[in-house]
Amino acid sequence: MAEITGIRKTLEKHGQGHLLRFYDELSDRQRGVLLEQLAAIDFARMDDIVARYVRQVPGWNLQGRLEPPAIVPGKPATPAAQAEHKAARAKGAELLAAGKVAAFVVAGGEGTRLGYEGPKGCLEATPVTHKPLFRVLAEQILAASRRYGVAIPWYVMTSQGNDVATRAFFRQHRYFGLDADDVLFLVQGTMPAIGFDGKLLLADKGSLALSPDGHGGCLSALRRSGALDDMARRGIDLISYFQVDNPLVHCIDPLFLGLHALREAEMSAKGLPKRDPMERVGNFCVLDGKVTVIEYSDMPADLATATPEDGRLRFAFGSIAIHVLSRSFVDRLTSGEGPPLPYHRADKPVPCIDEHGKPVKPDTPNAVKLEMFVFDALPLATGTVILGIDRREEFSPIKNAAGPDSLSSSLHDQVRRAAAWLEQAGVSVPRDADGQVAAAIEISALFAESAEDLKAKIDPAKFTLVGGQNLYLGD
Ligand code: UD2
Repeated sequence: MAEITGIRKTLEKHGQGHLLRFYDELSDRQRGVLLEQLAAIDFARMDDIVARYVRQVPGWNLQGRLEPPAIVPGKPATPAAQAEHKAARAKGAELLAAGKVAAFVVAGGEGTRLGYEGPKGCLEATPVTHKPLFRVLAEQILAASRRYGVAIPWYVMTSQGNDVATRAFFRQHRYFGLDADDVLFLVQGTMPAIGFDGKLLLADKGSLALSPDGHGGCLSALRRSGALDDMARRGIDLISYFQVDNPLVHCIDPLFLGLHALREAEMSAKGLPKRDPMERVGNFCVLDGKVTVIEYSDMPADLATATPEDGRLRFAFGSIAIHVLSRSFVDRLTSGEGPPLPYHRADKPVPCIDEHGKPVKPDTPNAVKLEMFVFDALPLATGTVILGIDRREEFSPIKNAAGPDSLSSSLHDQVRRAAAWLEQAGVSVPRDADGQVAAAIEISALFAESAEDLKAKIDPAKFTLVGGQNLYLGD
C-alpha cells in the first residue's frame, strides 16, 4: 500500500499519473507486472527525454561540417597496403587462436518490414537445405572455432518479445552443434512509446506500450546482463558484431579483426559502395572530425546524392552494421549512469488504450518511439577502421517481403556467391543465356569458409555440375 502511494506520487510529479488510472481494476498479478514496468523507468530522466526528443524534433545541422571518411580498401592496391593486410590477417588469426574474440549477434528486432512471425533468426533462408538464419551464423562460428582450435563464445541479443522463442529454438536445434555453454543470451532493454503530449502510452490497463530500445541498446544490455563480465572472465578483448538478417556475413573475419587491433581502434565498421545514393543504409561521414554514420532517413537528399566534379558520390560508402568493438570500449561507454548513446525519434502508430480504457488502433502516428543505434558509438571511439568490402561477397540482407533485400534476392545472391567460389576453384558452373547461374548451390561454412578455402578443398576435375542441379556442400 505504502509502495503504491509512493509510486503514485512520483508519477503525478512527472505528469504520468494516468498510468495508474486502472490500477484498482487489476488483479494482483497484473499489478505486479505494471509495477515492475514502472520501476524500470527513471522518471526524472524521462522528463529530460520528453523535453529533448518529444517536445522538439531533434535534427542535424550538417551543412559544411561533413567530410567523406578514409576507407581501407578490401582489395589492397599498393605494396604497403598489401603488407598491412597480410600483417592484419596474421594478427587476427593470432587473436582468434588465443581465444580473444567473441561473436555477437543482435537479434532483438521486431522484423515488421519482413512481416515474419517469430524471431527473424528462425527464418529459413538458404537455397538448397533451407537452413534458418541462426544455423547459417552458428555454422560459421563452429567452422572458425575448429579452424583456430578454440571455443568462440557467441552472445545472442534478444528482446522481451522474442527471447523465450529464440532460446527454445536454439535448444530444439541443440545449439546447432555449438557447445551450449558457449552460447549466451542477453535481453535488450525496452522503451515506452510516448504520446505527442509527453505522456507514456498504456497498451492495456495493466501494461505500458513498450518496444525494444534499438540495437544500440546492446551496449547497456551487455553490461546489465553480465555478458561483459563473462567476456572478461573468458579473456575476450574483441567483439565481432553483426545483424541476424544477412546470410552472407562473415561472422568471424581475421582481416577485419587484425586491422582493428593493429590500428588500435576502439570500434570499427565495414562499408560498401552504396547501390544507389538513397539506399537504405547509413552513410559513412566525418562530422567535425569524428567518424559518424548518418542513417539514410536523416541524410538530406542533396548530401546523399552530392557528386563533385568527377561525378562520383561524395558520400559513397554505406554502413552495413558489421563492427568490431573492443570490450574495453563497451566497458568505458557503459560505466556511467544513463543511456550511453543518443536516441533516434520515429513517429509511429502505436496501439494503446484511451482514457476510458478503450482500445485504440491508429492508422496514423500517435506516438514517438525512441531507439538507440549502435553506430552512434563510432564518434565516441578513439580510433576507427572502416574496411571497404565487396557486396557480392558479404552483404545480402533479408529485410523486405519482396523486391530488393528480400528472401528471394538474398537466395539469388547466395547462389551467385557460391557459384563464384566454385568457379574460382576451377569448377564449371552452368549458366543460362543471361549469364545467371542455372543451378541451386549452397556451401556451408562447415565445408568452406571462403573462396580460397574451397579451392584448397576440392578437385575441380572430379566435379561436374549440370543445369537444374541442386548442389549442397556441407559438413
Ligand atoms: C540497419 C541500419 C542500416 C544498415 C542496415 C544493413 C539502423 C538504424 N540502420 O537498417 O544503416 O546498416 O541495417 O542491413 O540500424 N535489432 C535489435 N534490436 C532492436 C532493433 C534492431 O536487435 O531494437 C536488430 C535486428 O534484429 C536486426 C538489426 O538490428 O538484426 C537491424 O535492424 P533493422 O532491420 O531494424 O535495421 P535496418 O534494416 O533499418
